[in-house]
Amino acid sequence: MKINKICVLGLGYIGLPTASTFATHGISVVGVDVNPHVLSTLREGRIHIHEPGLRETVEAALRNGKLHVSETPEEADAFIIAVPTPFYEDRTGEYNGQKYKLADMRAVTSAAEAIVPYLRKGNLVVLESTSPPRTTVDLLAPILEKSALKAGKDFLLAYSPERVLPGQILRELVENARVIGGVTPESSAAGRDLYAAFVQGEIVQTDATTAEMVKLMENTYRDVNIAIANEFSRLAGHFRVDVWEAIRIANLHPRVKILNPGPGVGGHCISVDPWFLVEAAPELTRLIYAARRVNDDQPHVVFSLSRTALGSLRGRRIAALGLSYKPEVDDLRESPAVEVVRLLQNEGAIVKAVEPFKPEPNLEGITAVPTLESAVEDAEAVCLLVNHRSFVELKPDRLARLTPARILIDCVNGWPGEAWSQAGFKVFRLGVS
Ligand code: SAJ
Repeated sequence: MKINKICVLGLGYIGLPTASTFATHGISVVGVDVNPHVLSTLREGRIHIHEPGLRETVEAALRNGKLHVSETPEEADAFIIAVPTPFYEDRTGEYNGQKYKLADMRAVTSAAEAIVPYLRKGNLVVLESTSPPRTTVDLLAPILEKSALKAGKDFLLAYSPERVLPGQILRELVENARVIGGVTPESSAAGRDLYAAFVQGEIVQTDATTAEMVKLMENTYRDVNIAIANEFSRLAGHFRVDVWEAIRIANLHPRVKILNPGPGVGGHCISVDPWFLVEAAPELTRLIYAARRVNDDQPHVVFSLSRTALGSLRGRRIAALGLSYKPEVDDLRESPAVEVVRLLQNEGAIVKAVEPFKPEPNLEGITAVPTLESAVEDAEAVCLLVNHRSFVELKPDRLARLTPARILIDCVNGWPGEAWSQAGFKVFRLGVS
């Protein structure tokens, strides 16, 4: 299939890199978003998210005239839906007395509805948003068929999950293997032709529901692996071993690869996607459910560690280092670090947080300061929540000069070794007692 023009719906963490990468590979792209702020920022030649290399790619795409943005879709050869699929904050399902979260598919539904008037015979529609199994056939196809065209017959329809790692999106977009699951083999083949414009990794063709499962399995596998690391960190405290050392040694086994414990699992992928499987089949997902609960409880483990370190938290001054959901990104969505700060504050602690990738995070009720220096200057304890490079590279004597605090709560093993205690700090490390 020859594709000259694409319409990308959703210009967020995935849609914008995808739209601009197609555009820098010579394809005309119209990027559509319902958020006027996103559109006005792009029209001014700026971007609304932090991702290494994205600004340069968007600038190049705008400069070569191949990318333009709009409130509404336009006719095109292919449509890509890359809108968020979060879960509902105010609704849950229940199975056997256990509550689970429910996928909010409203953005996918309205993106699909927006395409209907522009859909023509022979077009290709691809859903990239992470979605519960069968979304493409059961939710998307019926909406698109309101155009009076039949999916798989009059137009081509496929699911192709994005699998890129925030922080490395532009590289992984090109280099990773890509899965295309068509509702028909012709749809998969058309998807392959589309992404072949820039994908250098293998392009694997399968059916739509398998592709949806693949995506959810990948992130669920990672969630379960992190959950076991977090559970090990609790056991390590119980048996008085250093979990970081134990994991390092266990991972020397050729068939073992345990991930790292930490303050919990955040972001808009791994902490969300396993719920899509639980919602779809709660009676079959006990392990997945348990892993989600372990990871969601992890901020409470950090909270307990802080209690161990400081005793009563009332009126105690704590510097929280990092608010993003993981190192080197500015994304605060579902961030366990934010949750830890809230738990400490609820107990009466006075917390000053610093997030170098988002110096003004605008989080209600949280005091964020722009620099590390101002966060620690009058602290009694310093709590390392995110392994940002600038934090990890801090030397003990430098931190000792910046702060009167001599208590460190290290939740991410960012400050290992003896140097910290030698510099006069008392270190409380997650997974070490
Ligand atoms: N985390 C740990 N311990 C670890 C690794 C991660 O606690 O050993 C935490 C992080 O701090 C973070 C969360 O898990 O809070 C998730 O971070 P991540 O780097 O594991 O993953 P994401 O959510 O940034 O990106 C994932 C990736 N999926 C997999 O690696 C299987 C990415 O490839 C997907 O494209 C992305 O989800 C997505 O969009 O679904």
